[in-house]
Amino acid sequence: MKSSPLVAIIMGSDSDLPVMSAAAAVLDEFKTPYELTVVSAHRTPERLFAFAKNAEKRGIKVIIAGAGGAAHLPGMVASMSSLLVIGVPIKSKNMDGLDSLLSIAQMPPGVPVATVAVNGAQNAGLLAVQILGATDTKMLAKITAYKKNLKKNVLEKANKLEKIGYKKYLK
Ligand code: RP5
Repeated sequence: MKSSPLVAIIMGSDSDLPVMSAAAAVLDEFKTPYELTVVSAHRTPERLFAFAKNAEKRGIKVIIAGAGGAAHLPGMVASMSSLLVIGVPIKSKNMDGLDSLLSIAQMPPGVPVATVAVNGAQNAGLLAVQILGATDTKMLAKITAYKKNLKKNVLEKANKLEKIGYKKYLK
């Protein structure tokens, strides 16, 4: 039987999917059940309302919301839900994502959105897993292993660079 989703990944458009799929990949890696869909704040406001109002009742614990440009999706979800919303600013065509970043990060006091870097969907996935890990020791152990692996990769690269020098390394 498929477990019910703990994380919801939503995005303003299917054009955001190439970026947002990095959050899904992290949740796949950590075997965390999630749902993934498109909810547009401006093009489907009723769907946004229904999603935000029902997410908690459906057992969702964390929401990851990605949007670009006038990126109101994460903030509007945060305005209607008590769940933590992690916002992913999508790099926009005309302003390199600065518009998305400011639209998501500059929330008024009382309605926070935990905002990651422009196109930072991988970190959004990791934050979601870390939040779930705070009350799940098995998950926390997996995060510790993940971080150990990050360290190992960097040390291996540093060793190689020191050994062969930059010219060979760059080849
Ligand atoms: C936003 O507008 C979406 O999140 C997307 O980043 C951007 C462009 O959407 P499309 O015109 O590609 O559907 O709402």
